[in-house]
Amino acid sequence: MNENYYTTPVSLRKVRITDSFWKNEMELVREEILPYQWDALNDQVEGAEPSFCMRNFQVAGKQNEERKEQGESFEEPQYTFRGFQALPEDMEHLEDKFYGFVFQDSDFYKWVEAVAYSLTQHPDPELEKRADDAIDIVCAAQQEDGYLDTYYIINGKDKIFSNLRDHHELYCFGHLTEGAVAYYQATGKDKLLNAAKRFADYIDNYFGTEEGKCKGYPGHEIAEMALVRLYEATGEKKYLDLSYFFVNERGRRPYYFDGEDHPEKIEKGHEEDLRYFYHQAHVPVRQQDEVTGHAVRGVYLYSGMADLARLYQDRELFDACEKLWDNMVSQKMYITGGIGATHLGEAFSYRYDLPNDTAYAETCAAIGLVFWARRMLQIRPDSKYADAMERALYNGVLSGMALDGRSFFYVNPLEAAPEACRFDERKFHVKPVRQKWFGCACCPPNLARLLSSIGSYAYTEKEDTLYIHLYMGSMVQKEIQGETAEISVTSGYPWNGGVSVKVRGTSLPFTIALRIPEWCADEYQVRGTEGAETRTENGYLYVTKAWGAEDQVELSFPMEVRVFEADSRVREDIGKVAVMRGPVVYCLEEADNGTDLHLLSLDVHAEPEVREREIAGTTVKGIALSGYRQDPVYIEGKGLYRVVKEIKRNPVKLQFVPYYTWANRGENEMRVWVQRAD
Ligand code: FUB
Ligand code: ZN
Repeated sequence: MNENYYTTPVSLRKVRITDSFWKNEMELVREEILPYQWDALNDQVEGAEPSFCMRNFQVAGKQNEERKEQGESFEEPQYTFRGFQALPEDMEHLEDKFYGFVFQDSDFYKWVEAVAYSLTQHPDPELEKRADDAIDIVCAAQQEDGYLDTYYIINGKDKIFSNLRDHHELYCFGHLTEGAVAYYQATGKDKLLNAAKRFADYIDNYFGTEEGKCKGYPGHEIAEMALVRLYEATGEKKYLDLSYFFVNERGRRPYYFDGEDHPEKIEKGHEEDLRYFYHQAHVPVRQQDEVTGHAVRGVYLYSGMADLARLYQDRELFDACEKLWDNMVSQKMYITGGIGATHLGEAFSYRYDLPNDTAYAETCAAIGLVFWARRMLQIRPDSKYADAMERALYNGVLSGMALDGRSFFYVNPLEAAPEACRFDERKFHVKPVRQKWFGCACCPPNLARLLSSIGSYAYTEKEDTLYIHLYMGSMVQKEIQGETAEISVTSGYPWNGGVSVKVRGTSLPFTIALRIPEWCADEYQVRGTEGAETRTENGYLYVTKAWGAEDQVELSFPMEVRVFEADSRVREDIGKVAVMRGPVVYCLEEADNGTDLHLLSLDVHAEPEVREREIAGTTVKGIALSGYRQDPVYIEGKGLYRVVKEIKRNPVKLQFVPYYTWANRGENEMRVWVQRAD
């Protein structure tokens, strides 16, 4: 941990994404997700479960006025651990009540955050006006004292912060803050930022180390990293300190949530103990060395920890982050970058437990991994973080969205059989086709905010250095002591490994640090570094020179097809192999290979044929590899089993497609890990 290496993400206003791959994803966000989500937030999507999000803000705003005269009352509404959902019976005559999940406010905040990023890349006055008007509605719901959570504003504020474990007030606050900072940075408008600050001040008065203040912390993390963003945007140190307080309190004994009154009590025992892990609160965070519990909560916490480690120069906290990171990538991450293997608690499972067909691998969790990776890179540029970030992005994140941007996966299995999803209760969470939307709509807007801010993951910078972590066509401006350099990247990623970095320099020399992907670290080639000072460190090639008006560095990353096997402690993958090319994980689909994918096996020494092909109107690279289809064994009339006999297998060409494109051609079987033919 060395302060000299610290970097910050390049402002989105200084990055223009031109890449056809990523630009297309961003346009899908702008043209499909944002308008659709806006309708969803306003209960305008026919046939979809209503969200009530904007309605809750409106009701809260109205009651805000009325309450000033009346005094408050609180009636604890019907409640479940998973979240409170009170779907009204009569949609025509809704009462002025709170409806939906307790964290429904966060859906708007994620939407406005994605809008903000999108505006930096594509100015859109109409969209901005819509956001401004919605911000007015949200701010009208805010209380005089700064409190802003519609669940408690509508139901009565006497119970605020009484159930930190489950009720998500601090989670909604975190998303409010992330959205507010993003909107301010994109548009210069500070109305939502001021609302976030007022709520932050309220929270700061309520929680803290001082005597008499509450020693609680968020049940669902995110406030930790959001407060850091608020600090970085405003310079107000109290926000940073509040975040540090939350992180340091977690896991202390007595366990804070035990003192709360939870309507759903579990008899003290094994299950109750698991709750501590679920919230990453089983021990103080500095002692944690295994990623546990709810995966999204986990990676959001670790992201906040990394931010704090950087800003407080806290070596101990950084060491914990690194141990947790290494544990995750070496024992608990799918080859797709998916994390959180079990649907029970949407959680990390035990070490090496990575089942393919019951995988949870929530889209939000892979997104959270990307957040965390970028924060680790800000402290220590080491390609191990960027490699995992890239793995998650091109696979476990992108699989969350259909190629037309109109439907989504919450759960991202590595193997699916439509019949199992219907008849096997253990797999009910796995869907064989993407869904239009979700009652608990966390993933689509999370995708929207990540994809539309992808530039801030590709580039970070410090005074004299620009780091390129991800390769995508883009133009970046870099300030060097008051002068502006322009860096233009073109790349065929992820389909070919040619990258060209053109630089229009300044009068002063500076460094461009180029990540060398782990998958070609020994084979890559570079041209155009003559006359430059170069060195390689932790997977980055540092090129320092006084860049001229038209200097160019060219990288060539050979994109060989690579066949992988898993650590043999991953029971589910024994005897199986998976195919990757560059950063992209491939899979077999029934649409190309027929049914019963489990009868197929791959010749691991086969010569691959890579060719362009269309999937649902999108051009990708497909891979054909030789393998076999074994003759089925049918034991008619004699039960299911027989003494082993020789089984015939017939040579076939296995057709692999990028994993993220699966289920874009209707419902069908899919598998990433394929039997190995020996
Ligand atoms: O609790 C809020 C969000 O809902 C979580 O991050 C997701 O995992 C989903 O449970
Ligand atoms: Zn989600």
